[in-house]
Amino acid sequence: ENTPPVAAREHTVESFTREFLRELNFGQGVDLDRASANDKYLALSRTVRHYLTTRWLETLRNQYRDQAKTVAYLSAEFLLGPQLENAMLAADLDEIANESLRALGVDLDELRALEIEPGLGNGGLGRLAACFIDSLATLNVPSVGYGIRYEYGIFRQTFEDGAQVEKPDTWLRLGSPWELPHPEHAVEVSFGGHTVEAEGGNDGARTWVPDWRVAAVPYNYMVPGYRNGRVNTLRLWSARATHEFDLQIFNAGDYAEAVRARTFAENISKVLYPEDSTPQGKELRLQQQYFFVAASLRDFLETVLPADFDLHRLPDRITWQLNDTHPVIAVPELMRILVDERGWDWADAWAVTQKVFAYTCHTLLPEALEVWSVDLLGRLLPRHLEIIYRINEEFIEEVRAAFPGDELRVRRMSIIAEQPERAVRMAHLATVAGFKVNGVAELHSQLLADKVLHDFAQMWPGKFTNVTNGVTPRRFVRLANPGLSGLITEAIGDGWITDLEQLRGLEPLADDAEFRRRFREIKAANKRHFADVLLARDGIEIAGDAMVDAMVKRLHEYKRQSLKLLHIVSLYEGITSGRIPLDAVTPRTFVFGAKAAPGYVRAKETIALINAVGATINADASLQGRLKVAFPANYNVTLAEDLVPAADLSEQISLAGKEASGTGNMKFALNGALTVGTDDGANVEIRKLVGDENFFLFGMTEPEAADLSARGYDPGAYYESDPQLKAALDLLASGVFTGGERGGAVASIFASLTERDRFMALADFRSYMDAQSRVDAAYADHEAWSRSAVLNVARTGFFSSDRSIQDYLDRIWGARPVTQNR
Ligand code: 26Q
Repeated sequence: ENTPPVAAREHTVESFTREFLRELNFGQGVDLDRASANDKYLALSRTVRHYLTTRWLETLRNQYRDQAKTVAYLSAEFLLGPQLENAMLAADLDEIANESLRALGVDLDELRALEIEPGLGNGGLGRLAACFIDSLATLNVPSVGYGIRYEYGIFRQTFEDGAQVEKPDTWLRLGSPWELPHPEHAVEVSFGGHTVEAEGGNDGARTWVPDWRVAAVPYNYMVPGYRNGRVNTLRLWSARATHEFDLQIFNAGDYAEAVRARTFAENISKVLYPEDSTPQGKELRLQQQYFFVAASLRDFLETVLPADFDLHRLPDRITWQLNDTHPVIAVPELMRILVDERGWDWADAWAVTQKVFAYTCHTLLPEALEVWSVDLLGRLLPRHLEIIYRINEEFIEEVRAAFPGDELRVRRMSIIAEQPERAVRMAHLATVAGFKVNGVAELHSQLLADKVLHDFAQMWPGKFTNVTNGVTPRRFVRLANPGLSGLITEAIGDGWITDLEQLRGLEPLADDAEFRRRFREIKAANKRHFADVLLARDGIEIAGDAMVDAMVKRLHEYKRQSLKLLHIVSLYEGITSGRIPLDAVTPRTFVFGAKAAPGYVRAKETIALINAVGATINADASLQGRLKVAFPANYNVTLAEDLVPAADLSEQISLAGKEASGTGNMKFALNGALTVGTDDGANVEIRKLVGDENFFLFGMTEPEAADLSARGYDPGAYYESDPQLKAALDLLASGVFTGGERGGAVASIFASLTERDRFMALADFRSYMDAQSRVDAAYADHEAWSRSAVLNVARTGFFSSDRSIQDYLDRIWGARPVTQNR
C-alpha cells in the first residue's frame, strides 16, 4: 500500500526506442553498431518486459490488498513456447516495436528467430498448463502457476541415419531475459531421515527428523493477460545446495566430496524427465515432485497469506489444482504442516485438506497411472508415508461402512497396492483427498467415472466432473496465423481474441465466394511460409502448394503413427504396382513431428521406419513429387506455430478410448484444417460442433474397441483378408525402404502390428483408407473444401482455454475474476 507505483512506460515509438537503446547500452554494455544479434534480442526482450512490469507490481499489490480467493496451478511442466511475441502482443507493443526497430535498422524477424523456447514440458499436459495460465491472466483470475525451472528441458531431437538421437536442451545458454531470480526468497526443502514421537500431544502428530535439505530458489515469470492490465506470476523453483550442506562437509575437510555433494542437491532441478506415459519409479523424479510442491505450499502459506491468517479459512482463500498426479505429494505435505507443525488434531487437518485440492486426470492407460513403491517413498519421505497410511486406514473404514463385506472392492480401492510390490497409488490418493476430480474431455471423463475410477465414482458421484481442454487463441490463432486473424477481424471485429465463440459470426461467410477465396489465399501463403521455414530450419524441400497432411504429437503406440505410415506405404504400393494411376493421386505432403521417450524402443523404431519410408518416397522420381514425407526433427511449440496455420488435414487417429483429449486437434481445427479422426478424446466434441459433413470420421467406437479387445483381437485375420493391407505390410517387410534390410525396425514393427497389438491398428486400416479416399474426393472440390474449413474455424470457438478456465471457475474453483484498474 505504501509503495509508490512505478511510472508506466510511455507507449510511443520515441519512448520505446529510448528504452531499447538504454537496455542495449546499460544492460548489455554495447553500442548499437557493435551489438550482436543476441545483444539486441536480449535488450528487446527486457524492454518489452519492462513495459509490463508496472502492471505486474500493481497486480501483486492488489493481490495482497484484496486477499481474494486464489487458484494455484501446480504442475511439473509448463511448455511455454517463445515469449517475446506473446509479451509484445499482450503489452500492445507489436506496432510500436516494429516501427522503432525499423527506424534503427534492426530486423525484428531476425531477433525473433534467436529466441530459444523454454521447453519445460513433454507435450499436451505441459502445453495445457501454459495455455491455462494465459487464460487465467486474461480472465482476471487471481492465480499463480508453480513448477520447476529445469536447467535442461525436453531433449533436442536429432536424426542420425533416420534414428532419433537425443541432445541436451541448453535453453539457458544465451541468457534468459524472461525470468527474475530471487535467491533471497529461497525456501528449504527437507528429505530423508526418520520420525520420532511428537511433543505436542495433538492427535496424529509425529516429528520428522530429516537428514538432508536443499534450497528452492524462486524464478518469477510474468504472465500477462491480453491487454487487461493484469500480469500474473509463474513461479518456477530451482534447486541450490544450502549453506548448511556446505559447512557440514567442508568442515570435514573433504573438498572434492563437498563439491560433489553440492552437485547432488542441484541435480534435483537439472533435467525434465522425457517419459510421458510409462514413467519409471525413479527416485530423482519423486525428489523433483516433493521439491516443487513443498516449496510452493510454503510460499503460499508463508508469503501470500498474511502472517495472522487462520488456516481454518484456507478453503476460502485457495484451491490447489493438481495437474495430474505429479504434485499429489502436496496432500500429505499439507497434513504434515497442519498436524506436526501447527499442532492441529488430525480430523481438523483432514477436514481442511479435503477442501483445498482438486485433481485433473490426463490419461486412460493403466500403465500411465503413477505409483511409488513404499520402500522408496518411505526412504525419501518417511513422515509422508506414515500420513498416507493413516489417510488410507480411515478411507478404507469409510469404504467398509459404505459397502459392508465387499473386501474385493476394498482391495481395488486401497491407496496402497500390494502387487507386484507394495506401492502408493497416487491417483487414488488424489481422488480421496480432492474435492473434485475431472477428466479433460467428455468421453474421457465418462470413461474415468465408468472404468478407471469407477469404484470411486460409485462412492462419491458428485466428485466427478468434466472440463474439456482448450488452447489459447492468442498464441495459436492471433500470433501464429496473422493472415487469418486479419481476415477474421475484418469480418467480425477483434472481440474474438478474448471471446472465441464470436467466431460463430463467420458461419454465413462460409457461403461467400469472395471470403473463401481470401481464406484460400491465406492458407496458401501460410503453406509457402511453412515451406520456407522447413527449408531454412531442416533443409527439407516440399512443394509450396500440395495438401499439407499433418500428424504431430508424441510418438506412442496408442496414437498410431504406424497406421498413418501404412496409409502412406499403401498409396506408394498402389502407385508403384500400377493399381493407382499417378494422375489420380492428390499431391500431399505428409508432415510428421514426434519425439519418442529415449527408452521406448518401439517408438524409436517407428521413427526410424517413418524416416526410411520418407527417404525412399522422396527420392523416387517416378512419383513426380506428388507425395512427400517431411519429418522435421525436434518438433516444438516454435515449429507448431508455423505448421498449424499451414495445415489442410489434421490426423487424430488414436484408438478410441485411449487419447484423453488431445489439444493439437483443437489448434488445427481453429486454423481451418479438417480432421480425419477416430471417435476419441475431444475429437468427439469437435465433430459434434463442426458437423459430420465437415469431419472425416473412421474406425471403431470406444465400446466396439473394448468389445473386440475382450473377444480377442486377431491381427492376422485382417492381414489375410484385406489384399491392400497385406500388400502394404508385405512391401514394408520386403526391405525396399531399408536398403534390403528386413530385420531391425522393419521386422519389429511388422511383428508388432501383425502379431499382437494392444492398439489394434489393422482393425481400423480399411476404414481409415476409406476415410482418406473421402478426403481426396473432398479436397478436389476447392470451393466445398474451403467452405468446410471456414466452418471448422467458425464452429470451434468452444475450444478456447478461456472457456476451459471459465468451466473450472464454475464447476470447481468457486473463485471470481478481480478486475484490475486499466
Ligand atoms: C510421470 C511420472 C514420472 C515421469 C513422467 C511422468 C509423466 C510426465 C508427463 C507422465 C505423463 C506426462 C504427460 C501426459 C500428457 O501429456 N497427457 C496428455 O494431456 C493432454 C492435456 O490434457 C491431453 O490432451 C492428452 O490426451 C494426454 O495424453
